[in-house]
Amino acid sequence: MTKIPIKNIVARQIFDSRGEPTVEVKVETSKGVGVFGVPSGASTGKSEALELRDGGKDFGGKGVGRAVANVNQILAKKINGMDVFAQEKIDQSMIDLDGSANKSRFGANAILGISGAVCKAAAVSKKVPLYKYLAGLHKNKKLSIPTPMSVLIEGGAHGDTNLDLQEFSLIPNGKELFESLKIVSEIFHELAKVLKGRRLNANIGNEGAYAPHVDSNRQPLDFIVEAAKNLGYEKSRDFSLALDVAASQFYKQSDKQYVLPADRTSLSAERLVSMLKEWASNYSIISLEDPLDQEDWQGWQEMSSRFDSKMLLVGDDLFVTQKSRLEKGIHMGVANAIIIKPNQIGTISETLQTVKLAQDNKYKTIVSHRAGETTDDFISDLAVGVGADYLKCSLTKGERVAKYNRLLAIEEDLK
Ligand code: 2PG
Ligand code: MG
Repeated sequence: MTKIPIKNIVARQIFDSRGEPTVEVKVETSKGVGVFGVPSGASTGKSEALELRDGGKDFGGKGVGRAVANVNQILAKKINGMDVFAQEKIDQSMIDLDGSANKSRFGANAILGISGAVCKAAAVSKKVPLYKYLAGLHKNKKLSIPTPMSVLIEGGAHGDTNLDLQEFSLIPNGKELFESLKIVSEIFHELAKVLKGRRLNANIGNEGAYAPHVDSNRQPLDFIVEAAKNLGYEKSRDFSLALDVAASQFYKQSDKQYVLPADRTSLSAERLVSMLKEWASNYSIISLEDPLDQEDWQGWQEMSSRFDSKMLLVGDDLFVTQKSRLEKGIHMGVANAIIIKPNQIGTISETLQTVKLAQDNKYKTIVSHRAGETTDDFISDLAVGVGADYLKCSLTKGERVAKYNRLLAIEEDLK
């Protein structure tokens, strides 16, 4: 491939879906431009790469002026002039210049901003769709549309509710993407009626899902099943369910207990797993994300043997898209699926390496949105390009819908 040098890199502060500052980077070559908006989590894993925030009074400390300055004043100088197609080399030189273990010198938000924008500028410069360019980087020959994992009810760090668990999602079984999204859309709207019928709040939370007050952590499952049933949809046949327990958020390390105020109880790891196992068989749950704490490797190991191998045991806060943590998981026989979020690690190359390691070891891959999103639909192309099994994202709010609408366009392209 003929080399095309990067001729300009500019970063600025923009706003994410929560109205908080985040980094946007523009990379230019003589053949085109790539712009990348960096997402941001609410319930972040302890081992994620560092998101650099300014601190101080402005924006409650959440400004990203320092990350932007790191791009404009330091990183841009290093990367300008490099071949836009040398993704790995560019990412590695930023990692080297940063020099820290978690990208804390420049911020993973600064580094990912450049890394993502380089990737997009390269695709444009090569005149290929982004998913195809990513498939090339990943040496993936099988382009396919990931199955939606769509959040319907949210709690934990994502909603102003007493619900302790973070996400209750629908996995539709449509033949094609549009049919699957129809199932999601219809059930989502029927769900509002079910909630309002009980005088519960049907406003939406961080990720565009409902965030009602509940009598128990189990209740959302009943609501979803009722909504589906009202429409003639049958569990297992038309859809399955997925939970993001996000257990690290309510784990009390000192007592080794999972504290669930909505259920007026605290549970040991063993009892929490028993409860989830019982739910799984009654509600056709096929995926459990972060059912235990992010550092409870032994608990994860013991849990694996209690589930059928078909149950997806998904590491998000556990693996944080990092190869070294996934390697440990593979070695210990922990989990069989991984959430992929580029901003947990901070470069596109490292993201692809983690996906590759997962795929080589038969771990299912779930590319995911974050609580704080931008309208950037990069993750849709990423999911198709690497051949991910699922895309986790809600079907409401512009910044989420953008991802599914992009997937619909890609599906048409692939036909
Ligand atoms: C998660 C994500 C996305 P956050 O935990 O999986 O749904 O949430 O961005 O807050 O980490
Ligand atoms: Mg999660």
